Amino acid sequence: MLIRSKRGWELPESAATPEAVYLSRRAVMGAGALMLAGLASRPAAAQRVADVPDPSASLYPAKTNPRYTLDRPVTPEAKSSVVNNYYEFSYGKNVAPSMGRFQRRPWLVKIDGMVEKPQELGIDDLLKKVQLEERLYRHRCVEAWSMAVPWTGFAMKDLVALANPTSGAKFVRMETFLDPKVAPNQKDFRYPWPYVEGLTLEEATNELAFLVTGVYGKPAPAQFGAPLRLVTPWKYGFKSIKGIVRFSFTDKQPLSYWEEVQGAEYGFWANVNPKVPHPRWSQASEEDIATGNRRPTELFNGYGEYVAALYAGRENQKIWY
Ligand SMILES: Nc1nc2c(c(=O)[nH]1)N[C@H]1C(S)=C(S)[C@@H](COP(=O)(O)O)O[C@H]1N2
Ligand SMILES: [Mo]
Repeated sequence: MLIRSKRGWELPESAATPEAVYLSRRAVMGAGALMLAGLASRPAAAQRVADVPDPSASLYPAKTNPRYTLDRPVTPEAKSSVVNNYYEFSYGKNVAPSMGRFQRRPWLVKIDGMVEKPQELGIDDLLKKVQLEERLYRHRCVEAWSMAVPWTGFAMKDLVALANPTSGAKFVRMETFLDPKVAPNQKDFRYPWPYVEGLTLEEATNELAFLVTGVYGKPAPAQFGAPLRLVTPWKYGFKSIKGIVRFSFTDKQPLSYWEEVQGAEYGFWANVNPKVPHPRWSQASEEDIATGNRRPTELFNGYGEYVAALYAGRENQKIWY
């Protein structure tokens, strides 16, 4: 995999500067070690997962919420499903072939920390308590590529209501599943697994914060973060944690995965701002993964009308990484 040749769907080097360029040498070494250990993915097994019927399939397609409109075409699934980031499975972009062992059921979701009553519930029980809808959102990766996706899911504020946090809770910390037998790179001890992300309660209850279960009018394929992932379209894509198994309410700002990996470049807030360059590249524009066209990046990825008020008075603070 280290010596793989470039495929047509891969972005030019200039456009796709990975989050982990800094780590690429050790990441590459890690991947090499995994290969040697015989833990390489088995593409043939990917088919098996697709064959497992999804018990939530009848909930799709959900009604589209007309409030969230796009200024660009929806990215064809043939593109968005082969250009993914899911480091647990692959440090490259075509993740699906490495997900042969991943199962989306059973899937338990834990809600704990500063809540009235901690609970653990299966994803299908959770789905009975919420209303699914479809939303068309823009998605902007910190690596300066973008796409537009028809996500299906439910407002995160509904999960917060379900959790019933106590008055002292200020943040929600989210955690991805941890199972190195399923996710080969979770054996790579140089990374702080499981993947962790966090939002302030104000952000989590903002109308845009969306917990995603599906895409393109059906349950989400595994590489999109099934069966439950976050989407915060005004923030860089790395905030949109996939494969969530735990929501913990807390009064302490969570330490997120990329912040822990490389705090000098990534922080807790990660709001999109074309005027604040990444230490290693500009954020002024982005490349559409479907067309290869570049367009200027917008403040808050164009969602300022919904979220700018959350940061009023803090514009000069470190809220852009
Ligand atoms: N658990 C987990 N969640 C994750 C990631 C990851 O590596 N692991 N990558 C993030 C990054 S960097 C991006 S850009 C988006 C990519 O989402 P997509 O593959 O659906 O485009 O997922 C985010 N969520
Ligand atoms: Mo990303």
